[in-house]
Amino acid sequence: MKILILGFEYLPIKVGGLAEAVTSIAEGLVELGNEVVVFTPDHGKKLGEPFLGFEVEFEGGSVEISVRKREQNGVTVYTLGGGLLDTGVYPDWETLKRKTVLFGKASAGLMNRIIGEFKPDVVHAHDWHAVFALGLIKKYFRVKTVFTIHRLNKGKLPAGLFHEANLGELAPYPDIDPEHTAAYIADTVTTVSRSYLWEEWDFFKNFDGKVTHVFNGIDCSFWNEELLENADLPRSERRRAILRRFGLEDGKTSMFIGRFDKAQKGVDTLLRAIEILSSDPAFWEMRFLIIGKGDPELEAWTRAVRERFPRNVKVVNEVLPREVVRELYGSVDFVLIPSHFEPFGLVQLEAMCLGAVPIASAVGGLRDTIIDLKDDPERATGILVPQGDAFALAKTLITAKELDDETLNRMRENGKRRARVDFTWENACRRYVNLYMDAVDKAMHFLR
Ligand code: NHF
Repeated sequence: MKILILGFEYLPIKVGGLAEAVTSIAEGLVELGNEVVVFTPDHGKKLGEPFLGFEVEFEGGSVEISVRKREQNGVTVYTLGGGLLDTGVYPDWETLKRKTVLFGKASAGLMNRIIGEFKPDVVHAHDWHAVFALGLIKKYFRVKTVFTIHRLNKGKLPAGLFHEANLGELAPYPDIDPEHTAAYIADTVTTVSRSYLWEEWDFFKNFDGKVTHVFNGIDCSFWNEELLENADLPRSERRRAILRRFGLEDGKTSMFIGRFDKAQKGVDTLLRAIEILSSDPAFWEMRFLIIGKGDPELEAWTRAVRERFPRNVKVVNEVLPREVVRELYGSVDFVLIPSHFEPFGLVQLEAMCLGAVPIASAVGGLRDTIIDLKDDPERATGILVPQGDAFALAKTLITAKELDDETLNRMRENGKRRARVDFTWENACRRYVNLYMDAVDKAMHFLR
């Protein structure tokens, strides 16, 4: 099959999990024997060789679009540059909205130039930023379309932008939800886990009949214990070594890694749980590594917690290299994922690949990928806690600290198997291929 992928992030350009997901899907589809082409903005990075240029009308003037082309692991990647397409990936909201329109017009222009050599059987767009590109390619080339939501944004765009994009017919109201529009025009709508789909059924029910989920995957070839610096040491020694590196004495170690944001990742719940735990004698032997940055208030709160509990808490306000993160996963006991919502989540599977036991909110993809110790002790891969409940998280951490080695080791082994076998990108891509051929099950609310 010939597949065209549209999206705002493609490796090596990465802001969040979107880049990993879109790139892995594209490459996985190639491995299954498909021809895959990607259109993505250049974001000022000038990746690939100059391929062609053309002009588009934009906001009453014109913009010179320059297209670059590269082959990356079997995928043909076209990056579109010029005007706003050369800004950082996600500029301020006002600029971003206009950038998505220009990306749409430029994508349609590029399709017009290459259609003779590459007529896609399906166009697969990822997240709302691709709405104009999807709309224009569907309008002018009548291709089958799939729209995947990695995370609902729930934003609104003024109708004027749709007129600017020459898609006025899609904007009957003054304020338009671009996710709604993309899902409306797509032949099939997907999201990245089953639980997220039902949690957001209020949105997805609008497209009942053409909605389904396709789980993301994980590439365990990088997230692999054999590649650890201290692969030959027992896990307890690795933990001791890594804690020493961070200036902490040995103890039961839990790690949080992720963006500090108020809406999604639940750093607030974690910090409250630590404050609650601090009055329990078990806290003395607990260590917390909190890694990430973002919201200044959350950063300040995290620093305050570290200052109160210097023996127990270490904070790293940096994005660490992937190799260091791998060492951490391979050394700590638990990885905490207290997200308020999580469409799929990658951290829990990265942790499972390396034998760190996830303790996570029972939401979205976390709930679908982690088998809870309370539900199924034999097959368990982690522990699920109610979302936003700092007391429950604190209590779970105390219980987790007391788990015997046999249980912990079983969970680690179960986790590795689950990540390596059940959540491969190959499985994801096989399902996408079936979906492109209209051969997948759909979400039916009366069958839940
Ligand atoms: O894993 C890639 C990622 C998800 O849960 C994640 C999210 C954004 O919030 O699909 O997209």
